[in-house]
Amino acid sequence: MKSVGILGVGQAGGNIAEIATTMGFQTALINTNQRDGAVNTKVEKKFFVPGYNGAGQDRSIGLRAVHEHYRELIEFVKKSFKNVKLLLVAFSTDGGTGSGMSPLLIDILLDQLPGINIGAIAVVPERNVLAGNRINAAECIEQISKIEGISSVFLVDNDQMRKVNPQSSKQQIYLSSNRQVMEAISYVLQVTQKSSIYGNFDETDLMNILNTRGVTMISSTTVTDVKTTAEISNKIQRSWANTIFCPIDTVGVIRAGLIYEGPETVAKLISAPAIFEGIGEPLELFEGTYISDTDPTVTMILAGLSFPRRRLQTLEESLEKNKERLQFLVNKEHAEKYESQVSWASNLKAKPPERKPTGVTSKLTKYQK
Ligand SMILES: Nc1nc2c(ncn2[C@@H]2O[C@H](COP(=O)(O)OP(=O)(O)OP(=O)(O)O)[C@@H](O)[C@H]2O)c(=O)[nH]1
Ligand SMILES: [Mg+2]
Repeated sequence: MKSVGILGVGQAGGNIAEIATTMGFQTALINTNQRDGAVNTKVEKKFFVPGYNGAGQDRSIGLRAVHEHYRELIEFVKKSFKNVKLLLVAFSTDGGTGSGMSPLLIDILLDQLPGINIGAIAVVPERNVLAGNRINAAECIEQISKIEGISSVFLVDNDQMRKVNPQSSKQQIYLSSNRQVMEAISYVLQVTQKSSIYGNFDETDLMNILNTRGVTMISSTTVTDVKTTAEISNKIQRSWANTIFCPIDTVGVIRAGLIYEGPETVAKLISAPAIFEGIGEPLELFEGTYISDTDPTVTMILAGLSFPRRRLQTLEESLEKNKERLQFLVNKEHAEKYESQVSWASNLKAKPPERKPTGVTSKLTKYQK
């Protein structure tokens, strides 16, 4: 059994848990909407918050669900995962259920599951989502960034998929994002099971990296046909921009992993100082070298990164730019009234003739000749 568990919250979270199940991870899901969770048929353990029917992109509803049911939620998580060292809570930041529930849920679980490290797989929406989603994402990411005891936060960037596949449907983007993030995590976990006489990357190394607080990303690149240390370093650095995770834009990696698989000739060209030249050397580096005849591949795990300012600004700047229009829309909801220009015409509508009883005598008098 893998030592990393995946707890999906909300629709995106459930979908990530679904793929994780097929890769052998322990999984469970939580939703406020039974119908959404039901489609993730491979995930066996499910908790539907009673009395809810989705959060309709309203984070406060997700938050309320945790407030009202945190005891059952803790129980559910405790009994769903056995002997995991790291629990990753997966959710999208821009909906209502996952985005509203997860920050508080993670904070509570950190308190209630002292033996398990807890991190996050948080989906950042692609470029063409609307204002409401952007507001949700900004609020959620800020809350996640402020959780004290949290381990790795993987920021899955749907926009990275959109960049390479501009014509894809949303569903294709979601599926590939989910698959890529879980494949990356699954790969680094699998490597810890291999042995090498050149230097092992074992589970303790991996957990040391993944338990680092801050943003974590995993990159991978083949390094066929490289001849120099400069070339290989350059190729690795470029691979950091082409992952499924938000591109990094600041210096300062705290812990890192460097895993090499391939022929010995290429292994000799790898130099940590050269690789980290641009972003600074980490506090600790854990290396694994696995000599084989396969295409040479370098996989890196960078942990303790800052929240990517530039990426998150692209999420926020369209709100800033449209501030007045958005405020107008919000006010409009409550100020909306329609004044008819033809209200005078209401008097024209057919009315039954008025019948005032005047008495027979007056009628008789009226007809008297
Ligand atoms: N990567 C990825 N992103 C997804 C997936 N499904 C939804 N999303 C993202 O999540 C956003 C919608 O959030 P959901 O996860 O559906 O929302 P929820 O947590 O179920 O909350 P409510 O539906 O509002 O109750 C979309 O705008 C996408 O950014 C998925 O399977 N994978
Ligand atoms: Mg939903």
